[in-house]
Formats: sequence, C-alpha cells, structure tokens
Amino acid sequence: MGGANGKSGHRVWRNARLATMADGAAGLGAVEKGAVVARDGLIVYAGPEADMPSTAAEAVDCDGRWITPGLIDCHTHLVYAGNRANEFEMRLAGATYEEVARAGGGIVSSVKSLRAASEDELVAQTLPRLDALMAEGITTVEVKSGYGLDADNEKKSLRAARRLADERPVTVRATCLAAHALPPEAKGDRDAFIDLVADTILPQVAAEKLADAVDGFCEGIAFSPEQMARVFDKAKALGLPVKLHADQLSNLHGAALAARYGALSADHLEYTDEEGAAAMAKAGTVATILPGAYYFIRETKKPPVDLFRRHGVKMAVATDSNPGTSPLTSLLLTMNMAATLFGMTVDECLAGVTREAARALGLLDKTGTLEAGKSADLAIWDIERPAELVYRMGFNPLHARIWRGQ
Ligand code: DI6
Ligand code: FE
Repeated sequence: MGGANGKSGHRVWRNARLATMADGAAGLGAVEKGAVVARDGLIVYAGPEADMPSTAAEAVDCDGRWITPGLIDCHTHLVYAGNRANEFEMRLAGATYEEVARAGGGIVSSVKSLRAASEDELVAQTLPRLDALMAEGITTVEVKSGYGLDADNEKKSLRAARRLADERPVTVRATCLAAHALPPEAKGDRDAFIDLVADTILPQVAAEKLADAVDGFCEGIAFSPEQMARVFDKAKALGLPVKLHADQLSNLHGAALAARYGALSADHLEYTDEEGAAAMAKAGTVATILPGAYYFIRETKKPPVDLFRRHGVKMAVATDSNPGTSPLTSLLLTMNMAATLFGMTVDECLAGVTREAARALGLLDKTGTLEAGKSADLAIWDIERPAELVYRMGFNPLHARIWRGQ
C-alpha cells in the first residue's frame, strides 16, 4: 500500500469495510463504507467514511477490502531450541503424550535443548516462527518461558522473548512459566522446586522486569493446585498478573483456582466443569481455547464452549505454539480448528484472536479493536467476507499489516 504518511503523523485508510470488533457492538461491529484515521500510531477515528474527520494526509484507498484489528496470539511458547519431531514419531507409533513425558521426553527434552542454546541462538531460532505468525497479520504476541526451569535459563528465555520486539515491528508480552515442569536436577521434589520458583526465580524476574505475567501448568504430570497457589501468592506479592494452564488433561479444578486469583485467563480447559466456568465468569477470567494442542495430541475431550457461552465467559483463541503439543504457527488455521473441532462461530473466532485475546493479556485498553485511542494495529485482507478468514485452511489472504500506524 502507498505511503500516505501525512503531515502531523496522520495516516488514513478509506474505502474499506471494517470489522471493528468493538466491545458491546453486534457481531463484528461491521462498518460497510468505513475509514480508519491514525495519528502518531494511535487510532483517532474508525467508522463510516462519511463522518471521518478531515486531515491533511493522503488517504490509502483500500478498494473495499476488509480491515480487522491486527491479530493477537495470546498464548505461545515461541522461544525454544530444536524441535520434537522424534516424539511425534513415537506418538505415531502408539505412545501417548503422558507416556512420552514420563519416559524422559516431553518438556524436559526441550529444557535440555534450551539450556544448551545461547540467547542469540534462541532469538535466531524463534524469528522464523514469529515471521510466520506476522505474515498472517499478527501485531501482538505473547511468549512464555518454561523451558529454562532455573533462574538463569528462565531469564535467558524471557530476555530472548523481549528481544523479539527489537528485531520485528510487533508487540511482545512475556510471561514467566517457570512452574511448567520439574527439571531433572530437582530429583522428583516438586515442593522444593516450587520453593525455587517462588523464592528465587520470580523475584529475580520481577526485579529485572522481564515478565508481564506469571503462568503455571496445573496438571498431574506437572504441579498441584496447592503448589500453583504458592506461585500465584508470590506473583501477586510481586505485582504480576497471573494465568494458568488449567484442566488440559484432567480436572484438577485449575479453572476455579485461576478465577480465585483473578487470573487474566485460564487456558486449554478441556476438562473444566460448570463450577469452573461459573467461577471464571464471576472473576472475568478469559477462557483461552487452544485447538492446536487438542488436535495434535489427539485429545478427545473438547473444552466446554457451550458452558462458557451460557455463563458469559469470554473466549480467546490462540496457537499454543510449542514444540511438544502444538507445533503450529498459523492463527488463521487455529481459527478454522476452533470452528470445526469445537463449534465456535466465525464471530467468536474473530473476537478470540482480537478483542478477547487482548483482554486475556490485560491489553484491551491498548489494542484488539478498531476504536479511537487504541494502537493503530490493523490487518487488511483480500476477502469478500470475514468468514473467509476462518473457512480456509492453509491460505493467507493478508494484504497489509499495520503496527502502530506503520
Ligand atoms: N501444556 C501444553 O500443551 C504445553 N505446555 C503445557 O503446559 C506443552 C509444552 C511441551 O510439550 O513442550
Ligand atoms: Fe501452553
């Protein structure tokens, strides 16, 4: 698209159809003959072209293309080294994800690879995955640690995550997931490792401002609700919001635990029950739906999307991009999976990768919808109707990606 960098930092996109995704608007908050005006990287107007304020800037003619908010992938483990294609082959031969993990594979094998990699190598290995996401219009991505599992390697992962934002025009939110798995040196002592997370890793991460949130894996193969509560107590004391991998492989009532701590989101949720859904609704905790992991580990229990609807729980949709259970770097394909596998509607899928994903990151005041005052993060699409973004598999109709007005 042409320059149209106006005087006084204005940019204008006109002759577009907008899916504003504004909270409270019906459906996609669509505007047929729409325009977006940005100034100094912020949206100053998004609405009917007829009512747009006049500026000195030359407008970009969008030829009737659709503009959505820039997409947001609100749950990824993008920073890792190597891959686990070997375990994929084991599982194809019949092993389950939990069997692979108990046999010393799984998360711990990614820990070995990450510890052996330098920060520079981690950044270099992660950039192609980030580029794949950005090629589909992602303007904000959350990136978790969780393959370091000691203070130095968790911090190395989080620094690598932060550095992605220096390398590419994208917003990165870093999340400390030190309570992800038990490292080999813990010799099976889960409580002692949780002490290390709460007393050493989180305080250092907070002191160096390396994370925007704290996450954990509450599961039989990982940590108990009591252990996660210790981590959350410390996160709260350090002023960091929390999120949780909850009820992915069994129902340990992780969703209710997350809600009790006012978590931004609880994620996965295949085994969440009605009590969990009700608690999330009450706390305003977003349900992050991760169909890539469900698909890849051939889970059969679906997240209770209908319960979330009935209780008014907001739903985000994310890739969970990681080497073990979701080697997925397409948020468009993820939307297709959420619709096809879980029966989410087109409107729910699109809200899930924009407005609700922003909410799940605590960023709804800054991005996720086309509304005045928010960052001018836009995706412009060569499509006739928004359903095409959910319907296709393996096709990318992105025409342009705008981050902070550029
Ligand atoms: N749940 C998942 O699906 C990923 N982490 C988690 O807590 C798996 C990460 C991995 O297998 O590497
Ligand atoms: Fe995850």
